[in-house]
Amino acid sequence: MEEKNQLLAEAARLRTEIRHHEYLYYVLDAPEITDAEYDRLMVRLREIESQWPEEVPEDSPTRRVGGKVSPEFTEVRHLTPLLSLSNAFSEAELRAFDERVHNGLPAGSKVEYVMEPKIDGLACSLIYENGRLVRAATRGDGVVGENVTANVRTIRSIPLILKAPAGQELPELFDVRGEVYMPRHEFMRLNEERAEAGESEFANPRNAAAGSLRQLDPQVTAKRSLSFFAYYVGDGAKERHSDSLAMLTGYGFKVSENYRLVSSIDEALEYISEFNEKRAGLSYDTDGAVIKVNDVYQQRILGATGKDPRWAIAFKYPPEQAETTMEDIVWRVGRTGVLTPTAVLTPVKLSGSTVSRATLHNVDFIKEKDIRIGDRVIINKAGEIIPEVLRVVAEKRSGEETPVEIPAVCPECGWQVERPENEAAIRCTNPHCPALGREGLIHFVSRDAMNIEGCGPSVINQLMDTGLVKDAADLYNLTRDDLVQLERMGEKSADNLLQALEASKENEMDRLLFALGIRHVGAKVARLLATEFGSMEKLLTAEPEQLAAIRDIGSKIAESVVTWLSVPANRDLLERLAAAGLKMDFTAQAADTANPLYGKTLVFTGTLPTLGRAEAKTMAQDAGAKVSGSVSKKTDYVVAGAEAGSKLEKAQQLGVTVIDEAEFLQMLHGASKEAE
Ligand code: 0OX
Repeated sequence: MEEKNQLLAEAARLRTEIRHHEYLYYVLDAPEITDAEYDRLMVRLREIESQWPEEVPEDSPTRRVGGKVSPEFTEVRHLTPLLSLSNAFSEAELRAFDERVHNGLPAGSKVEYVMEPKIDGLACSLIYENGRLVRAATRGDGVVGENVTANVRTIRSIPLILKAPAGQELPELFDVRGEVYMPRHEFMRLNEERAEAGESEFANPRNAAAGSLRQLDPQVTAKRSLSFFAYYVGDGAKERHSDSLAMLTGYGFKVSENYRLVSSIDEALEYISEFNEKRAGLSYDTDGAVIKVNDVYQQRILGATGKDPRWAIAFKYPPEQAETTMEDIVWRVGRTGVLTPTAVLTPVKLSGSTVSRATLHNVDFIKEKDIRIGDRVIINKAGEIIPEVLRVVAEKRSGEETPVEIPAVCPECGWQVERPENEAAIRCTNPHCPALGREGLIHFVSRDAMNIEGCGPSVINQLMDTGLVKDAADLYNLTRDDLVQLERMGEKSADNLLQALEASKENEMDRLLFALGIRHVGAKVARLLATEFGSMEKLLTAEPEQLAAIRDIGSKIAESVVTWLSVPANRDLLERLAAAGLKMDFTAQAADTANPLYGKTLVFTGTLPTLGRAEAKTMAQDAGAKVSGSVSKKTDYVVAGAEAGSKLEKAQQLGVTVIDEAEFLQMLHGASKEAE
């Protein structure tokens, strides 16, 4: 008993310590410990918590991701409506706003304003009761929003419990509003990942944030690294907005460091032009500045018209544009063979950075806008990271401009390109195009495909440049000696890579099918094909009609698969992959990838209250889990029953999550256990 109390006290200390480090990392961006040290604290906390799950508080740092995947978001009524902002686009409109403010207040009133960046994300309201986050909701129509609590809990810059400033009580009710956003680097990482996986990319960080917050599975949201800036207090506000912002900082929220208190509209305008210089260099997108009357008493007098307060307005910066010359065009070949055009520009300053390239999307885009080489063009950067060509300045044409030549051959290999009807894309037709190989291999090893860690684009490039690897099958012939001669590849990394390659041989056939990069075969289609046919052999002999008869598989996909499989070089590749020992069939048939046990490694120990060992094992395997006889670092869960012995001890030593039969059954039926 005493030991239990000691361990519970240690867990409580660990939670405080972990919260502090999360605050330093996610709010202040000034970590004091390494990621590995942080991980160790989390492992220790989980280890203790796993022994007494009933003693784990809701706001433990281990509980950020938890709960069930919800079938939908329920509606919630906001305590007070979430106001929106009307916009001003010019100095004159801002001066008119200032005049309206003064006219609405007793004659001679002095007005102070708080100036804030306008963050381009999604408004969200957070309710804290006695310092604990109890609810988070999107704006919705301002009166009723969607309950997104489970997802918002995964945002690490949002405190699950408020930091109590020294000597102060936490308010019973606290209503914070702010913006959920996706940092630019995270947006770029996510899009790269999606492009590699053949998924559509998000147009801008705002859409990516919205898509991520509206995920039904909080585990997906957790992986998206969203962040949050607090900018308003409803219930629990101070008399001055600037004091509320200071209070928010004290409670552990991230508040934009770029806000400023000003005492006239002239100073407000100064802020607006100064901030415009600064915003390109920020790690997040902003589309304007917000001006707010600081005094809450004055705010009340001014009130609101409809949904817009009369005491605040957003100044929107004009879209960022610049004029320059399009000097040339370059074509890049992607992994599916698609050629994408990029404009080479005379370098020009655009909102703080120098731009020398702009996307032209595809051939239709160039034609529609009649873009010619030598043209003066207007480029636009409306939140996107890569600018696009907005339009040609036709009146500046000299007549010397030359129409863009659509390549007839691939810039990488010289083979003929084709342009299928109804498609804007042009493609290289060479199945052995080196560009295809390179991009195809990068896709082959990527996380959602064969998931071979330690084999990033630079390793692939080196492997291809040195001639060690020409296609995916060659990867499996690599030796330690081959690998250690590569740049920045130590012996340990080489061993890890070999191990990752070995492990990937056990992947189910659907991953391999997806990894092959067959056109129109994304992860979902690959899964359908694998479940339907069960083995590569059966798929190889399938008729197009057989494929097209599968629900969700149309003739386009069917044709693409059959064509791919009929190419001798592709068949040869499959044979060599099979010879290397890759799994060529699908055995996790009944499994649902969304099941929380899917792909997890489980160890059973002790006597379970109701299930026999063999029964439990089959159930786990049917859900797509692997069942192992011994506990290692790779074990995800140990399911422990009565009189569990050394395996349980080992699990505790290694910090492996231990669950009981009831939790196992819950997970089997779809409830996910928190896993970060
Ligand atoms: C932003 C932002 C949005 C609260 C009172 C009026 C509107 N996108 O950065 N809204 C507000 O204020 C709300 N402030 C902001 N900074």
